[in-house]
Amino acid sequence: MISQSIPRRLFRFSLLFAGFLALFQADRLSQRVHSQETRQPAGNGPAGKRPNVVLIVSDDQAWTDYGFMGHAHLRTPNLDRLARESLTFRRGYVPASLCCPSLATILTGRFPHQHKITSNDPPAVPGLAGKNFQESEAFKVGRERMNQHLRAVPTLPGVLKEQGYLTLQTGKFWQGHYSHGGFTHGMTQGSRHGDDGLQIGRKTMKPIEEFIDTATQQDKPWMIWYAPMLPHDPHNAPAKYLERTRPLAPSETVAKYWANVEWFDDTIGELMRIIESKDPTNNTLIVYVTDNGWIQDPANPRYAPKSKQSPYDGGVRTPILVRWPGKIAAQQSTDFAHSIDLMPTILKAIGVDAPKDLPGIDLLDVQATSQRKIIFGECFTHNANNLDVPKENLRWRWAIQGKWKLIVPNTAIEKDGVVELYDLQADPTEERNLASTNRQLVEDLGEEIDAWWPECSRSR
Ligand SMILES: [Ca+2]
Repeated sequence: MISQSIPRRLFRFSLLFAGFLALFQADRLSQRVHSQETRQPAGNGPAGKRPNVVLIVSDDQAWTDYGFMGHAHLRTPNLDRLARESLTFRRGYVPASLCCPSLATILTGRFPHQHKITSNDPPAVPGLAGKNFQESEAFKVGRERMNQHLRAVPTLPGVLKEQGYLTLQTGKFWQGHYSHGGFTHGMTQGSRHGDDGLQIGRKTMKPIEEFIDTATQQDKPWMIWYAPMLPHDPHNAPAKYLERTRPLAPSETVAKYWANVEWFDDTIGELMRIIESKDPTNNTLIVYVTDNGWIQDPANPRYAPKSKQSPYDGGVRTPILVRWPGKIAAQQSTDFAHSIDLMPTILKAIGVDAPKDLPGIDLLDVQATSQRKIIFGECFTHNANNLDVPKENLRWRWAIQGKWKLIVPNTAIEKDGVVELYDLQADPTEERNLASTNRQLVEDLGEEIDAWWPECSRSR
């Protein structure tokens, strides 16, 4: 036992140390580059042509795991370049640390409790697991109910389609056939989280090249959803990546995760080469976000507790990048960005009216981002309990104001949950719960959370 536990502790310590180093470097960088210049695009592209749009969605990657975010070992030259050329928000967030609801938020600009896709899968059926569950009638009926929720609200690809865009889905997509998301073209036919779509990046980039050729032939602007299942497991990157990361990583499982991160980065390089060769005018708006975090457990292939499926920053924080050469100034911002902002930001930038009731803001509006002092999120059960009533699936709500983060459990589901308050500046890995010594702050932030989603107020 002892001979196993000491190396594990060493792994944990080295990971923690690497994390602090990354944070320290990131903070130094952000202090140096903070700027309040205008971010507004100056109209459409060459000859008034509407820009193309690319949404890059990383899958299961911690916010620290990029060269440009200060990681000590990882090499991500293509994402680093994208960040250099973008309006880069280092403090970006997604509301939920689970794939399906997070992707639905990116597609719709709404919180999960608003679009009602809160969980990855429909309610579990006793006695059915894995493939048996996923192929059951109950699963299909439940998934269709979730699909109906997506079809009930405007999606970014759907709005762009109405504006004459051709829109392509590749990679992860949970809501059945790609057309349910408003895509005119796509790879996913309808099985669980993407079927044929999951080959993008890992096996091929051809559908993207062919799609752009099709749109160009029809003289139409295009939008691409690039959401490869990377660096998501299986962590099975080609050998050349693992050969590089293995000597640097504290364990084999970390080396394999890191190899997938670098593999993913290479696909971004390929994507950029395709875009730049097929759109020589560079009139393409690119947005980058991760759907949820992942901190690799050094001892086994799973994720560490304070990452995916948790309300901690390891699960919900991500850099958010917005790039449009010649239109949006490349700079770094310390303001919050949130995935609910992506749809209104993209639509505003290209001169299309967004649905009026979206909760997000325009990230290109300096005043709006600098005046927003608090952001919110919500994490739900992996399998829904009730597909129509979001609060019945709720595990935690969270809010961040300045350096403070409050996490409020739904004790109907998190029976042992307690209110947690963290000072993210002093304690970025959220180890020291300060709730008991800051009761007024807990109350104030708790009231903000209740006002944001009143149906789940603490007093109810
Ligand atoms: Ca994910």
